[in-house]
Amino acid sequence: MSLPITKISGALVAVALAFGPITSLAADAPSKSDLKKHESSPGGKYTPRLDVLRDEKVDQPGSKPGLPVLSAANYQKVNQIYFERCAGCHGVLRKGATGKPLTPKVTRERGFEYLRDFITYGSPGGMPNWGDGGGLTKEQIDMMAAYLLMDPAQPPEFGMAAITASWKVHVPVDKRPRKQMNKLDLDNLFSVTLRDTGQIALIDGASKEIVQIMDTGYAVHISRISASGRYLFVIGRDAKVNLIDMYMDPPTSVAEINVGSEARSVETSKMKGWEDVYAVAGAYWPPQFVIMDGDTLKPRKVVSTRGMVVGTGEYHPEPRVAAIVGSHYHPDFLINVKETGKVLLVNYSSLKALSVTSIETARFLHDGGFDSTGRYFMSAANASNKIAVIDTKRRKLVKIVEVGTTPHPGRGANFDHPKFGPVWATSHLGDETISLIGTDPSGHPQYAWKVVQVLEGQGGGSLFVKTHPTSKNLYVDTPLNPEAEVSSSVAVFDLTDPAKEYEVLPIGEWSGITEGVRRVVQGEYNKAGDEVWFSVWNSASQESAIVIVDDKTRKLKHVIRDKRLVTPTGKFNFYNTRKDVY
Ligand code: DHE
Repeated sequence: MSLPITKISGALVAVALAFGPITSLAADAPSKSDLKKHESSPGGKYTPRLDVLRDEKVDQPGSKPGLPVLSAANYQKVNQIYFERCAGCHGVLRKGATGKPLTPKVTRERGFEYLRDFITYGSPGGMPNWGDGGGLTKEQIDMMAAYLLMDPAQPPEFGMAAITASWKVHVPVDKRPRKQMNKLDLDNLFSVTLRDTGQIALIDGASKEIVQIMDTGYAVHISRISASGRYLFVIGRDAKVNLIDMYMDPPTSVAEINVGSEARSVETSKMKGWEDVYAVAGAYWPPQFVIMDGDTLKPRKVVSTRGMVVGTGEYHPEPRVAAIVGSHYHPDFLINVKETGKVLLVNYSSLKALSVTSIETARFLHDGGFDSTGRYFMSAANASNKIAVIDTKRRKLVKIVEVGTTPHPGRGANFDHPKFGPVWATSHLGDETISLIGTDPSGHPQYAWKVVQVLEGQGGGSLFVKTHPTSKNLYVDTPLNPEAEVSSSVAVFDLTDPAKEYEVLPIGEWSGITEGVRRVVQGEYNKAGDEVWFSVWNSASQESAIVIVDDKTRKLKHVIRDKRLVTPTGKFNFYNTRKDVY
């Protein structure tokens, strides 16, 4: 059979009618009026970008009869687009994650035209409309449809040899000071993510001065502090971990390592007797976690997370590692494995005979944190609208609690509810609610592990909630809400009467910045719990800021504006982060 030939960006693409049942297009394709709904979905924008994998050179799969042909240059170009825009949802190997599988079997059944139109218009199920002003040109969409008909490209593995080769100790342990040599108030310091410059800013909590800017990994993601408070761990999206010795004058990155090619999470051992002994980092690609020495990052153990999906029992080739917390009750790391829906209890007391207890929960595990006692890990399975509660003392699942649409707690927020006793709160990406879950099985057994109250906030698109043990306020951000007024402000609830109407604080306006979207993201308290800091997050070419609110009066206290504060997002107060106070 001769195939129609389409010219794509100088490359000839043969579009095979054999796998293009174009007649099925009309039957399966959603109507245009449905497709438009997608644009107003706040959660639709919060899709992972695997933009480190984007730059890995991959081997172009050999051409097969009847399949499109792309030139080598165009193949690499479209492969980059796939990793940057699509792999976060559809998976590195295209086996599906939060998005549908795009394996050759599926795509070849659909055919070139179906794929092209689907990419162009999107779907109400969550697929963005990449054409129609959605960020891809017609030519790029044609190339993408052709690319999806080919076999998937597999980026390289990153095993112990590669991990070890990336490991560098800049300052050996015996060359480091025995006590703190600088004058910083380490407990009230903030490590602030400067996302787009791949840096962190260390900001003093009292003076609000930037004391140091440090280079870290690409599109740096989170900071965690060792149990003693001496070491700061920072992970970039390129899976680079920096170990910063806070006792040195000035604080210095004393070691670094890459634990894979794409990553988001890092944590340290917090169990009594194991303080500062180990660190662990989880990777998105390859799907694995790496246990390292806490004072040098020397890699000790790499463990794959590939395995069977909860419920279906089907193999998943790339289950990513999401949030990790260090247990206070056992020498365990609790590791969220996204696509398989399992929380791994990794007991680090013997790395030679590593015991991993795999707790089945729900998909797709993302973020989470402890209840106020530090015993229960509250872990969000965001695509199932559930919070899994793990008892870290008894090392078992307590309950899976149904909440709102796409919970996104960050680490969540704990407070003493006037009626229900201790509760843990999460907000949601997909709706305006805040779910409060009872967390006190001995004092308030009737409320334990149930949603005891649902508050209504400003709207969907929330990422983080925050309060402090000394505070009577609960702050709820909405940085991904499509309304500019909502994304640049926060709602604050009165914890003495949570049902009372919330107050809106116009943080973006308070920053004094008039340009940009001014997304307000992630409240973080100082050590005393009398101030809460918010990032006003603009694009890299625009001015951003940190706005500090007096917690008692809810009034503006201070604005940090500095040209070095490029895209500030997460802020990690040293004391609160290392003690799990939230
Ligand atoms: Fe995050 C935490 C993954 C986008 C700011 N983010 C986390 C964690 C994971 C994760 C797995 C939990 C780490 C832990 O506790 O060990 N984040 C992802 C993504 O996959 C996603 C959706 C897309 C991506 O490609 O990375 C993503 N995250 C973002 C952002 O766009 C945010 C808002 C801005 C930024 O800096 O990139 C963002 N994520 C944060 C912050 C935390 C975080 C501030 C830590 C919250 C905390 O209180 O601990």
